[in-house]
Amino acid sequence: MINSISVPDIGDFDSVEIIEILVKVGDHINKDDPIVTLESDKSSVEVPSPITGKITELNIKVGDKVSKGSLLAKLENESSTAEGEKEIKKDSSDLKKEIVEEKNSETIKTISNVKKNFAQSVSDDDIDPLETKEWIESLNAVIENDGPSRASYLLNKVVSQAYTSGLVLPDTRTTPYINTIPPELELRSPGNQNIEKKIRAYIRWNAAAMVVRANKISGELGGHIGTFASAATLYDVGMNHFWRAKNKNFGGDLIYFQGHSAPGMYARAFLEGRLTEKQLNKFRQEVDSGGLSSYPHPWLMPKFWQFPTVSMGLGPIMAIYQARFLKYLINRGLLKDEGRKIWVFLGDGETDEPESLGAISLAAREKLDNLIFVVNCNLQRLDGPVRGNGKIIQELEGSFRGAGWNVLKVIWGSYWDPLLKADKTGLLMKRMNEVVDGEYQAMKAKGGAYVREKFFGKYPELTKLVSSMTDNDIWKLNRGGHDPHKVYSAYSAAMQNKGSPTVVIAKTVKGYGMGKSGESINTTHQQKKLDEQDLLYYRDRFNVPLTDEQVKNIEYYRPAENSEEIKYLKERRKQLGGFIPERSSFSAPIKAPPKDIFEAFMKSTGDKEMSTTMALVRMLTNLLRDKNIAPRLVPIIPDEARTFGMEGFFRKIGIYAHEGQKYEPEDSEQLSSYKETKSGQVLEEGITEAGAMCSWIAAATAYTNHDIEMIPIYIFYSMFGFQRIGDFAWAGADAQSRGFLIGATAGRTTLAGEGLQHQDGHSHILASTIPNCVSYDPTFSYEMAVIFREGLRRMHEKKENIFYYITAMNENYSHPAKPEGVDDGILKGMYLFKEYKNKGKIKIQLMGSGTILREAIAAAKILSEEYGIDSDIWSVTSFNELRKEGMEIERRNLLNPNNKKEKNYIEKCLEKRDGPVIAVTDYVRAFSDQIRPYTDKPFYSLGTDGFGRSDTRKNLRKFFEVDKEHIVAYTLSALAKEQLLGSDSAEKAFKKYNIDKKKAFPTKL
Ligand SMILES: Cc1ncc(C[n+]2csc(CCOP(=O)(O)OP(=O)(O)O)c2C)c(N)n1
Ligand SMILES: [Mg+2]
Repeated sequence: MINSISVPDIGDFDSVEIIEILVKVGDHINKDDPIVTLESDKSSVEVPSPITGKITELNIKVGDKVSKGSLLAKLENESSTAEGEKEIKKDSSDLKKEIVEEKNSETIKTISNVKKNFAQSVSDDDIDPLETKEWIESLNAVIENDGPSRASYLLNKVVSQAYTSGLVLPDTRTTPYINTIPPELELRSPGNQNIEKKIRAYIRWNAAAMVVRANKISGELGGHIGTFASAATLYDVGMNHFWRAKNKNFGGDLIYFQGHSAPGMYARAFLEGRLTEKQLNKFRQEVDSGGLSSYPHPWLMPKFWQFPTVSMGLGPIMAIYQARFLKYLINRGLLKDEGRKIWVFLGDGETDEPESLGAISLAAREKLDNLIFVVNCNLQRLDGPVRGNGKIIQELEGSFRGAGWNVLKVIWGSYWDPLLKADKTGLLMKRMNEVVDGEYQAMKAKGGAYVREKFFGKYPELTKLVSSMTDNDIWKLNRGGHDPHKVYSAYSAAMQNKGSPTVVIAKTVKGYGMGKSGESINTTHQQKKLDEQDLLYYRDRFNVPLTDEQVKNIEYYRPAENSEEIKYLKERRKQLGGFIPERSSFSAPIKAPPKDIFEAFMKSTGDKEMSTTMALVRMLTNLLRDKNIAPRLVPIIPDEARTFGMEGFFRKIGIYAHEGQKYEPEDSEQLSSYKETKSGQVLEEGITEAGAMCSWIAAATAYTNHDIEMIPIYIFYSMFGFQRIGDFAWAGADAQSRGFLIGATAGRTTLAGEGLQHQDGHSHILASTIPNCVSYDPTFSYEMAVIFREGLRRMHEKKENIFYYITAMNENYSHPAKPEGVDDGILKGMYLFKEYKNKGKIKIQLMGSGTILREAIAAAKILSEEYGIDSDIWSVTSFNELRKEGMEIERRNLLNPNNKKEKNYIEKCLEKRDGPVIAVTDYVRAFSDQIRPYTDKPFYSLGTDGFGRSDTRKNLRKFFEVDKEHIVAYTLSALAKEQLLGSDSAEKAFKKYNIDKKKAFPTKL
């Protein structure tokens, strides 16, 4: 049967051009294979075949304009129906029916159940203790006979009924201030506690000794003891029992270590034999090789650290998106699901950072049960208590529970268990609830007698409860985060949890074991020096087998290789697959696409106008036809796909959605309909630049964290790029990310109407500060194509640890053909685009980038035709790259004063060319000024310094003085200043172009 294929609904567009025909008569094609590419003035989109079959007739040619319903081709059908379409409709309509039925039945139930009880607040007084007792006994009986699950079910039913009856229930955001897992349900650690305790003591000691030693060398070096001291057990239990390393059989759990606890990780690696004493002695002395970095920095210790976490708040959110990206890779069939987990350690003070908690609802929504947060609640941050007047643990519980996380509180250690058991009236729990963190902190600083008086002393019953205990016994009442069994139990519950992320909120003591010098006192965080007495105390507190002499020399302690401790420690890690942290990569490179995949971009577009953003999107569409590259592309968009003309990607490769699509989209009939699918490739992030950047980092480091090279392309409004997420860009750089950042709608005057907060005139400056960021501001589509292909080659085929920032514009114009032999110049940062050499008396070197290069080109024409001034027009694709090379050559020349001066690339370009340089861009002058020192020619720059504002492009360019008229007038003036021309020409030009000399400099407007 012959079928006609016509243009489907393409949304608001009419009469769009066919720019490519992707099939020939006689081709056998599958359903969804693209037939043609259509391009409007905003975007390009492929039209897929609705059925499988053989093309018998083509009814269009390139350049034709088509609309909805236009006949494209005829196809001989090879399979009868368009199954996919049908299935979706069938599924979603059934689904809708189910939802409606469910809703109806619920409504009926609710209506019939509503009684005439009106809401009342909860009374604190027990008016019938006997009845209360009966209820509690019933509950206990259910727990005992039918188990906790049945008990929870009944309670939920009762609670639902209470809501239906209009009762106001108590606030359920938080649970009492006790451990979530009761002692009866606790899973005790199977480890040898004696040995583990010793290992922990040695790690504690060595971590502290390392910091103290460094500060003996120089007080400048700094370091932290108190953070790891409070978290040692939290790490140790993970290291001994839970965290599985990467090896040939398993992808490895990923652990985000709290930045300030780095000394503890070095100390453990020392016991494991992975770091030497010499290396520990070089903590924070990295300049000569072999030093240890202050905090986790993959850039500085690429075989050790995986995740940069020390800029607080970035670790938690990066880890959330890491967990999601892991699920993405699994759902897209690129990785096996091995049950890998992502563990994240953060401080309680760190949760103040908006980034720390900013994406926790996403983690729950995406059901990230591969994610475990451990918040170390030592109740202190740098200056003092985190919540002196409240309770950080309760506050966090409320936030995480509210967001839908599985919350496990580990507040009290085992020594409290008998007291809680003996607390028949609940008074102890009441007291635990009413004490605020400021008091809890003071109690750990002031000793057992103080706790007896201030904590238990409040109620006579509690005083009695501890009457047989000594002050020392009371002092020993430990916090949950220092109890290996409690921690083990919580971690193992976290590992088992399904369907939601878990947070372990552990209570600890900051500077645990540091005594007077730093335990639970406000200055703990800054403590980097311990005097002799402090060190002796620390040794005794943890029974570290060192003599007084050794302590005074601050020696490290490492038991013999065949000691039970070292054997145990190594055996545990062997069982868990290897050492952690360790960074490695076994990913295969991706072959760069053949040059011809971008061939179309090397030709002139003739009269056809397009933006560089459209050109880039077309390149991506072409890349999706390259079998090596297509599956590895990760397009990332924070709710701006339509702005950048990328909506064609929705249907073509799908939007990633872990639950698929449970609804029929409003635009399902359209070619670019909103298609969410479990195997979707596009990461449509919603309005979160931070989140999108974290996805980019996860994808850009997949080569090491998942051993699969991915190609993330994150497209954003350039103003909301580096400026908004600058710290993440540094973290991504530190993590050795490889991928593309595309600053779209870039340039101060290019995005005309959006005004001040949208108009970017400086992102390239920010990009230039990151050493491994390679950045370009191309004007023409062939430049974009050459740059983009080289990026793919360098990063993903050659595996260079760099990332690309490329600006793209939304201004439509026609693009010329690529001049001969300019590829090298495009990549180095400048090439000769055009020369005017007909007159030959006065000459200038005109440089421009981005859309403003076009103003320079137009100005050159005026200068030539009206003033007889010749120009060499340089397209400067990257002032940033030129500057880098300029600096390097200058340094080499300075280092070698006896050698012949080496020329930098700019000098090589300009050496045989006359006249001053006029550089003009859509960015602040500092952007082009970067190359001023690297040429000895007179240099004038024009740029867009000042606040943006909304107006037409023409008016904006006039305002910022970067339009062709200003370029002409300022050039004439510069020539006058260089005494190459009289000043009359300039004065006349100012008049001719109505340039108001009295107008204030734009930075003052
Ligand atoms: C973004 C950022 N701001 C400030 C700091 C400086 N800083 C380092 S640690 C710290 C306090 C940490 O407190 P907390 O998170 O409770 O960790 P703890 O050491 O108590 O475990 C501060 C303010 C930082 N590292 N990063
Ligand atoms: Mg803290």
